[in-house]
Amino acid sequence: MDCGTSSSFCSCCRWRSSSFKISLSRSPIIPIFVLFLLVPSPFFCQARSLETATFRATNQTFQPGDELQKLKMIRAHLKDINKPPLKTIESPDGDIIDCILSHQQPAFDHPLLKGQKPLDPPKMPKGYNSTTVAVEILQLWRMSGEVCPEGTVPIRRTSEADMLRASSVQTFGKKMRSHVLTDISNNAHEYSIVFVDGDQYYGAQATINVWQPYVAAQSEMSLAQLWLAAGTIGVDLNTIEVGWQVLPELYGDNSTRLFIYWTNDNYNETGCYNLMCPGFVQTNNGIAIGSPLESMSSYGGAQIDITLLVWKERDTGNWWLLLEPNIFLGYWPSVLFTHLEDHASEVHFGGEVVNSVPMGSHTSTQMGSGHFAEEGYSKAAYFQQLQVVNGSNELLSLQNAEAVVSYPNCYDLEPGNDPNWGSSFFYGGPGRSGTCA
Ligand SMILES: *[C@@H]1O[C@H](CO)[C@@H](O)[C@H](O)[C@H]1NC(C)=O
Ligand SMILES: *[C@@H]1O[C@H](CO)[C@@H](O)[C@H](O)[C@H]1NC(C)=O
Ligand SMILES: *[C@@H]1O[C@H](CO)[C@@H](O)[C@H](O)[C@H]1NC(C)=O
Ligand SMILES: *[C@H]1O[C@H](CO)C(O)[C@H](O)[C@@H]1NC(C)=O
Repeated sequence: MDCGTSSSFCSCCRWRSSSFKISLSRSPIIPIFVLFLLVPSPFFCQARSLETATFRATNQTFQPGDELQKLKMIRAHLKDINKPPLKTIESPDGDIIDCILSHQQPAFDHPLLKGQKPLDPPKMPKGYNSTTVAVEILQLWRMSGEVCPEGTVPIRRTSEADMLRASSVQTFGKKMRSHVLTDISNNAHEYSIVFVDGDQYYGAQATINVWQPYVAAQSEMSLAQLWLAAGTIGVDLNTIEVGWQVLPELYGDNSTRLFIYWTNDNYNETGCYNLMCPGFVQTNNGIAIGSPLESMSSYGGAQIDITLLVWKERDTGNWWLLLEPNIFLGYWPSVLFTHLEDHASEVHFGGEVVNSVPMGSHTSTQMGSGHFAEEGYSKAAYFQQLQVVNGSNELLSLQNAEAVVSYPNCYDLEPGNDPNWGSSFFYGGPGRSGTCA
């Protein structure tokens, strides 16, 4: 079925499996319905437009001829976001990593966080099982053996070149506000995801393998993430997003990078990637968020996993981020949010690409490993050990998940069948191919 050409508002496939706990064999086929939009669309069909990687000018667009003015604006902004480093480490991948005193990090420029200091790591949710193997997730900037001293946090320095790729200072580091909500035919975002809704979620966890998908154009991207959301799409959506991404427009290369994102107003004025604006408080001195991951999974070979857990710490209400088993990366203070100040009402997991090729052909940008889900372990990308945190602060395996696959001929998704993997799925695909034109 090519849902991409269906006339539904969403132009996406959507099905419900009774449980993504799954370990059953792949047939019989999961019941599939294409959802024609008769009622206000559930989250994901609209949400397809939200993850935008391109930066559009709103106001202070860079005009040719304004070069001097432009540079001035850029330098002023860089002075705001790049704090004076205690130490600087040059990474072989070209990143400059600044070690910033932790109380001077960008978060504490936020009016609601001024004067604060980073908090100590919290207690884990009930039912948390630390992964047995402590994976040393090194980033390239650590290769030389240099470290950021205790009391500092490593922050990827934003360069003039980074800013010049954005179309305005205001939009730098942000996702583009969706224009697609009013122009569905122009929707460039394609998803293979599973999600849960209908409950109150206080956290989410997933183990995902890391790949370097081919991204065919600077205006495109490919990512794998978990996403907690609350509020109304197009109005006041709050999100917390974590995963890996290839996003040339933001970083200037095709590396796979660990990233985070947040917004409290539907990607409008608030929020940004990584530490590119005040918000996320980093507490760890070993990982630079937004910097490349060193090791990738290889097709038919070794699989490189990361396990991410985001959960709401009950006493403060802050949303913590743990790179398992024991790397507390930091937290989003509760005060950053409106709806997420309480809980998330949706959690999703999966892959997304931007296809910038006009109708009639499809980009060859890959999702996941660039191979379809049915190729299975060591060949397709996966999410496993999917869990959510419930209202009693208990980590539970994901139940009653639904899947959304925008263009199954290009990128698909299948439940996993290994009982040791808990709730899991394979996903991804090559983009343009014999089946995806
Ligand atoms: C943690 O491990 C225990 C014992 O293996 C198991 O019963 C429990 O379900 C696990 N919890 C989670 C959240 O996976
Ligand atoms: C990223 O990959 C694309 C496609 O191969 C290429 O055109 C582009 O130059 C690459 N970008 C960088 C910065 O290497
Ligand atoms: C959370 O899960 C536990 C274990 O299944 C259950 O006992 C508890 O009632 C749940 N809490 C809520 C608020 O649903
Ligand atoms: C920027 O904001 C608006 C436009 O002008 C608007 O009213 C303001 O006038 C200014 N915005 C722009 C877009 O320039």
